[in-house]
Amino acid sequence: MTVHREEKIWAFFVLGLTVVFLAALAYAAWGLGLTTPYTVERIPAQKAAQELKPGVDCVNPNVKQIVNNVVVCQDGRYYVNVLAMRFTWLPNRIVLTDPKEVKFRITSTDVIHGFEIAGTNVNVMVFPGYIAEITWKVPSNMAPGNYLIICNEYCGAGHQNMYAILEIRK
Ligand SMILES: [Cu+2]
Repeated sequence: MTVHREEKIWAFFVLGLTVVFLAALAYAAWGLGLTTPYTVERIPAQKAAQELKPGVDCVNPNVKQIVNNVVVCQDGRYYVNVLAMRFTWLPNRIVLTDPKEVKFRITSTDVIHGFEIAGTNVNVMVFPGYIAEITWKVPSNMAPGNYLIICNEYCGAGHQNMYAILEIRK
């Protein structure tokens, strides 16, 4: 079998491209910590408000401290339960002190919403009847301040008013 020079060039080019794409994928997964959001549990949408108590807590309760009604996790690992409903988020102000890793558990009580923290890689669809879970490795250079949480799925006439604030403290 004769393999022409041009064929060899293309074969190496395609092989090289594949290696580059796989390396980019590996870098995104392990280097940047990007993961696909996924739904882990089902929950009856009508009972979501009772079963998924909205609020901030620590992954490890032993490192918890409450300062001025704000939960402070000494190891920087939080979990945050969020309820999405037309046209608000509960809680609509999330205060995290020096977060390293935040696990969001989010569900909707009515229609499909989209949970996005502007300027970060946190972006997950929220379906009624399911709990969406996403773990956010907070960049170490994340500046303290207020970040906007928006709904990025059109959910009705008041959609544009559906936002919350994530406050990062150091
Ligand atoms: Cu919405």
